[in-house]
Amino acid sequence: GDGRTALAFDLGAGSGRAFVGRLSEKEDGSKRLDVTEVHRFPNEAVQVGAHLHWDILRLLREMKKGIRSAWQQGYAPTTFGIDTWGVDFGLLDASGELIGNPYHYRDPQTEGLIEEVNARVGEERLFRESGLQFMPFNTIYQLYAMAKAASPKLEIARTLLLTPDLLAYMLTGVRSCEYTMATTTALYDPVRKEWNKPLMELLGIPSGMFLRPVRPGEIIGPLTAEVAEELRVPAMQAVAVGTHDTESAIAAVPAHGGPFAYLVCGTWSLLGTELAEPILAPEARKLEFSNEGGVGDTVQLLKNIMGLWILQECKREWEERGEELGFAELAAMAEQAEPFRSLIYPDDPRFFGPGSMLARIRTFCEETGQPVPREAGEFARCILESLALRYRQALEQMERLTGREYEGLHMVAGGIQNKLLCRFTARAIGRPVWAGPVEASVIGNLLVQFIATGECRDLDEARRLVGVSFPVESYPADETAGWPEAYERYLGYERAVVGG
Ligand code: LFR
Repeated sequence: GDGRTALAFDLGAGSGRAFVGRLSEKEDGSKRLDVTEVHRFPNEAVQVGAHLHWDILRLLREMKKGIRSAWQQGYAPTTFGIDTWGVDFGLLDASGELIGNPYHYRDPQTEGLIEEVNARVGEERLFRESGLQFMPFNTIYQLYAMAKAASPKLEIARTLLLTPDLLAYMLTGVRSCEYTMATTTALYDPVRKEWNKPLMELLGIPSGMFLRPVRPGEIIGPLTAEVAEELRVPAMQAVAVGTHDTESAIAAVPAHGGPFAYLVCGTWSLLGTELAEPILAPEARKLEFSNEGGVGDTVQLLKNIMGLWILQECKREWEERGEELGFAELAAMAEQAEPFRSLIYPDDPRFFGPGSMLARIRTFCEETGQPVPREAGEFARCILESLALRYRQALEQMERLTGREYEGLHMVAGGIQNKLLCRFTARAIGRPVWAGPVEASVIGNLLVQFIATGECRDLDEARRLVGVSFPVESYPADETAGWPEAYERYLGYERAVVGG
């Protein structure tokens, strides 16, 4: 390899992908990045008894295939990086072996634990010392659930590795803890910038299993000799990228000069802005925003919004009934459906767990005195309009928190392939949307590798590179008629179901 080819693994809740990225120089000295997919595989959660798990060995096997495939296709990457969803982890025993199967963040073991932990710790303290929105799946609740159940796994655990670190360990033999993932646990103090041992002790979580976090851009180590031999490839170096997928995606937002607002649009929707310091005021807790650690010493003030998960689950249900509907087809049907017929509050906890989404949407509409969606187009329209309205609400809340005004919204990641959602969002917020790139996490992952190897100077240069290398589509805030009234209705339904 020539140091200008890198391999990125981006693992989402539904699928994993391996991409090769190549940095080239034009005649005028300017750089371009191009990316090519070399392997794609499903990520299917497995229910075992009462618990929902990740199929971690399957993921490892597919990643090995991805490495093989990159070299077989003639690429010679010298480094690789791994990013995944946040919060989940595996535990290693004293001999360095994985104990059991990592839990899926939608496993029900943490039900009711937000309230319980708040009662023990105090919600003001927990927010001040974690900066995170109280989400039921945060690592803190998963570990507290295990501690409460006197889990024997916890007793023999010596090292906790978050998912991307666990996969890197299985390939390199090196135990590491990458900082952006560490900040999704709620056990890392963003002000003191260290693991919160007193909090762990209070909750009965063993504090000796946490490693000192390393920053994105640090080298983890080469493939083990065994893995290199098995795959018949040179010992490529693993780089700690922004291993939390959301942070990799944010690193690829093509914005520069001044504050900007973004929406990372996948299974989850993460709406936020980049700051230098966390906002830990009670207002941020009440509005349910998180301060997550980002690439390049940034703080990402963002809100988790239920996102396209709701539509994905509906699609799965239709498929189970033998109705194969693609996302493009669903969007086309939604476009034909009547506007603002039924609206939901996407962050109602009832929509969080896997299961019958169609029935839950119907119940929501009945409870709030609205007509119930009848066919796929009506369900899809209801979900997409409701998400767009939720984005408006979150954007305005963020403006209150930061005291800033955002001219428009940068949308990135796979969800922007749903052009109807981009259009609805521009209309709902009454401002332009700039959509791109689609492969944001992959690109951000690659950029940090190029920063690590000195090919790219810093995050700012990296973002300029995104702007010249990938298309960005603009959606003007036209045809806003009906949206302000729909927003008032939406707010009423939110109040009806969550109170306040
Ligand atoms: C998005 C994401 C979010 C995180 C959620 C669960 O893929 O990483 O940032 O809150 O998944 O881990």
